[in-house]
This record gives sequence, C-alpha cells and structure tokens, in this order.
Amino acid sequence: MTSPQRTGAQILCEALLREGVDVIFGIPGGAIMPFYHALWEYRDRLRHVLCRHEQGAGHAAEGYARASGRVGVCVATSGPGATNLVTAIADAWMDGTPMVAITGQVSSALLGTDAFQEVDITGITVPITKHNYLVRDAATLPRVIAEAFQIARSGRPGPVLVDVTKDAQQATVAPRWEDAPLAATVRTDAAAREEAMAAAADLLAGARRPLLLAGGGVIQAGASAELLAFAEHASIPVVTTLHGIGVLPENHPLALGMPGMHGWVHVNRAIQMCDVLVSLGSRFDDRVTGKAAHFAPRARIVHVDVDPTQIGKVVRADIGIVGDVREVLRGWLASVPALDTRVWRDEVRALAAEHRPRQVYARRVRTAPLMPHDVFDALNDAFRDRDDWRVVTDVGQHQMWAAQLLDWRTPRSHITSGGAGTMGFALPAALGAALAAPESTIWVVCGDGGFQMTNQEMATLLQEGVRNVKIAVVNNGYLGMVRQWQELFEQRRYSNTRLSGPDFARLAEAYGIRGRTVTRAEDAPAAIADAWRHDGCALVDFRVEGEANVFPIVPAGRAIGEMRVS
Ligand SMILES: Cc1ncc(C[n+]2csc(CCOP(=O)(O)OP(=O)(O)O)c2C)c(N)n1
Repeated sequence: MTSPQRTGAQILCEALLREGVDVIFGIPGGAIMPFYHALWEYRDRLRHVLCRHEQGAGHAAEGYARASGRVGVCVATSGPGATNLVTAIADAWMDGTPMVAITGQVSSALLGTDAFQEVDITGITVPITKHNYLVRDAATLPRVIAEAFQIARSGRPGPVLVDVTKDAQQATVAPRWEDAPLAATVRTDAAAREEAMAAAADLLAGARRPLLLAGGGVIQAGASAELLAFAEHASIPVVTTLHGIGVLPENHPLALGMPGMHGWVHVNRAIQMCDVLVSLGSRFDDRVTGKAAHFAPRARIVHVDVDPTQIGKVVRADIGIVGDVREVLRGWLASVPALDTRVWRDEVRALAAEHRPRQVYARRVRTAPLMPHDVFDALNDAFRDRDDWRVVTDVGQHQMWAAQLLDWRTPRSHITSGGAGTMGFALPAALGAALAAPESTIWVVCGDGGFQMTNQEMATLLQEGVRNVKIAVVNNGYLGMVRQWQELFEQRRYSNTRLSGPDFARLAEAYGIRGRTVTRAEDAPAAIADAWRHDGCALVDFRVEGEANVFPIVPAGRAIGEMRVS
C-alpha cells in the first residue's frame, strides 16, 4: 500500500505510533531538528519528555521499559547528543532492557568529513547494541523501525540504535508500510529443548537438595506465576538475584533471598550445598557467583535462557535449555513429580536461623546516629499495607541495603542498574517508571554521590507535571561503597571518597520539589509519610552515619562461601 508523500521525519513519527509508542524521552539539536519539527504535528499522540541531559533521557527510557515491559524510546541529536546516550545504551545492554534509541546524523554528503557534530555513533555502539542502523534513505524507515522494535523486544531484550541522517529526515517519499515487519528470529530447536527438559526433569526427580536460581529473565518473560506454581508443586526453595527480586514475595516459605557478594549467608551456603541448581533467566554475574570455579561445587547445573549465547558462558552447564522460561516451567509443572524436600528445607531453615539475615544490622549502641537500616525499616513500615509502590535504586551501598532489607513482593517493583552498575541511573529511570506506572508511587533510593550525577532531572519532573516520584537520599557524605572497600581492604585509605554536596532539601525546593532533612531515626517514619501524602514530588535527605557498612560481603574474587559478616 502506498501512502501519501511524507517526509522521513513524519514517517519516523508514524512508525513509532504504529509500534504503540506513546512517550519518548530526548533533547533536540541540529541533526535531529527535522524530526522535532514533525513531532509538533503528532504532539497529541506522541508525548515527548524534554530531559535535561541525554543520559537522563536514556535512563528514563530504561525506567519506562523496566516498569512496563514495553520498549523504551529515547532521542538525541548527533555528536555529543548521541554520545551522551551511550551510558544508558550500555546499561540497557547489560540488563537486557528493551530500548530503541533514535539519533540524528549529519547529512549523507557530509558523512566522514568531520562535519560539525559528526560522530560515528553506529561504530561506537556496535558492542552495546543488539543491532544498529545508519539510515540514509527515508524509504527504508518503515522497515527499519519495525525491525528495530522487533529486535529490541525479542529473545533476550536489549537496545537497538537507529541513526538517521538529516537529509533522510527531510526527504519526501511515499512510505510503503507493508514492507515492514520481519518474522521473529528466535531460533530454537524444539526437539533438542524437549530432550533437555526431560533430562532436567529426571535430574530434579532424583535430587535431594534442589535449588532454583531466578534472575531478571523470569520477570521479563512474565513467568513469575509459573515460577511460584512450579516451586510450590515441586517444593524447591528459590534464590533470587538482584534482578530477580520481586519474582515472588520475600515472605513466601520457599523464598530464600539474595545470593552473592552481598547475599545472605544462608543463601550462599545453600548454593554451596545444593545438588541440583536450576538457573532461570540469570546470567551468573560475578557478583552472584564469586569465584565461578567454586560456585555450587556439588551441584549438577541446569541452565535455562532464551539467549543461547548465555548458556554455559560463565558457569558450566550440565544441561542447557534454550527457550522461554515460562514455557519451560509450564512443561516441568506437568513432568516433574512433587518432591519430598523436607529434610533439605529444614537444613536451609536451620542455616537461616543460625545466620539471621538482618542481625548484622542490629543496633549495637543505643545512642547511635541515624543508621541506613533505620531508613529502610521506615520505608518497609510505610510499604507494608500498600501495593502501589515501586522502588528505583541507584548504585552503591544503598542499592545493596535496599535489595537486602526491603520487603519486596511483586515483579517490576524493583528497578536498578545491575549489570553496568551505573551511578546516576535512579532519578531519571524513576521519571520513566513514573510515566509508565502512573498508578504507583515511585520511590528513588539513591546515594549522595549518584544523586549528584543526574539530579538536574528534578527539573524534568516538574516541567512534565510528574507528581508520583519521591526521593530518599541515603546521604553518608561518602562515595560509600568505594569507601567501604577502602576501609575493609585498603587500610582505611579514604582516597577521594569523602564527598560534599549542597543542602539537598533546599536544592529540591529550588526545583519546586518538597524537601526535608532527617537526622534522627525517630523522625524517619513521619518524613516518609509526609512525602507520600504530599501531592507532588518530594525529597527526603537522610543524613545517615557516614561509615556504616554493607554486610555480609564476599571479598572480590573469592568463593561465595568466604563471607565476612562484620
Ligand atoms: C558512573 C559510575 N561511576 C563510578 C562508579 C563506581 N562506584 C560504584 S559505587 C560508588 C559509590 C556510590 O556512592 P553514593 O552514590 O554516595 O552511594 P553509597 O554507596 O554511599 O550508598 C562508586 C563511585 C559507578 N558505579 N558508576
């Protein structure tokens, strides 16, 4: 079907609408101006959120995607606009977040001439995108955009970059929409999968100490219900990685908690003791495995992932299953018998009783100043009777405390930068999540270091009329996680980790956001309640003890059995 003549820029807008896009995050500039010019005509249907930095636009697209499961879209101009997106693209790549990044490029005739604001963004993003395109012909846009979305959301999701020259945006053509979509390209051999699933079912049937390791892939596959059903049917305890948090309620009897560098002692011990470990949509990050060769030494390992390149990449896999984790779990529900794991569950329970998880943060001195765990206790109290909350964390100690201490209950309620560990992620990602989930209150939990990397996006919250973002700064006056390592492993040489900042409450007020400062534990609950009640965004600056540490900790490069708890 041939449509009326359209500019490339108009085609881009229409192609986004055809993909169901309703909001995009970006900043205009010379090479992308034709697109912004066209966007004006579509402003009723395509909401554009003007961020303060392209990195913020990229993280906002990620937050939108992580909260909703849909593809997040960000836009930037050529050169510095495009390179400012790189951190967010890398972040989306590491965490398997579906994203389409659209960048303007200098006109075709100028390509390769070091033209003003020219940068080879497709070259730069090759290793951090699933695919990328340089579009020089407007007629190819319907196909390219359709492919880009399909690639971004299929298999293991991830970022796709579409770089469009200025002349391609300006050119007028009659778009041919039927050229658009490609067939999905997840190639899996069904027979091999069936065979591997049957072998794994046999293995599980004979297991005495089976364990499920659930990663973010379970949430992305929308397989939380299947996981719960299978775990309950087969009575197998479940360990959840950082990205798996929320896959089942933390208070479920089969939910053990988080493994790894800052995982709980009993969880890491259980991994070292188990005889069959089934990894579901997790990529065996080194923060989970510690020294990979010593990970789960007694176990046969079953590795399920939609992406064949993940299988056996880090940790040996005795059985690899390439497939959708939801279908695999459904298959096992029918083929794996109910197991008698009472002895094993008692063993794990005894371990948990011996190494009581939160005990490491028990208050040792009565007059202690505000401690980080006081903040998380107060947040838990506020969260207890409501389901309309999600938390976006930044990177550092507060990220680990949040993962350890908050009572997570639902998938997609925990959003964090796990793979890249990108400081500055939380506030802009929360902006995206707030638009994707307007019915929720989005709590940002960040450190004073990461907050200072992207706090200018507070202006975006205001300009866009976002009201459901509440910010908790866990302010210890340090780049805390690095300081902790210096304390524990580098003889307290606090080399360049002491950090000052402005008065965050007043800074928030300057942006038009309600600001409060809390210095005493007893004031934390009221400040959180007040922020929540306030009809608009709010910030609470929690001035916590500067040298509080995250425990347990597995020193880098050690086996996960080698934990320090103080
Ligand atoms: C962009 C970026 N730069 C540097 C780091 C290294 N890094 C990891 S944690 C951390 C300290 C974070 O400090 P803060 O944001 O104050 O949080 P805290 O650890 O105190 O909770 C740093 C510098 C990083 N992860 N990301």
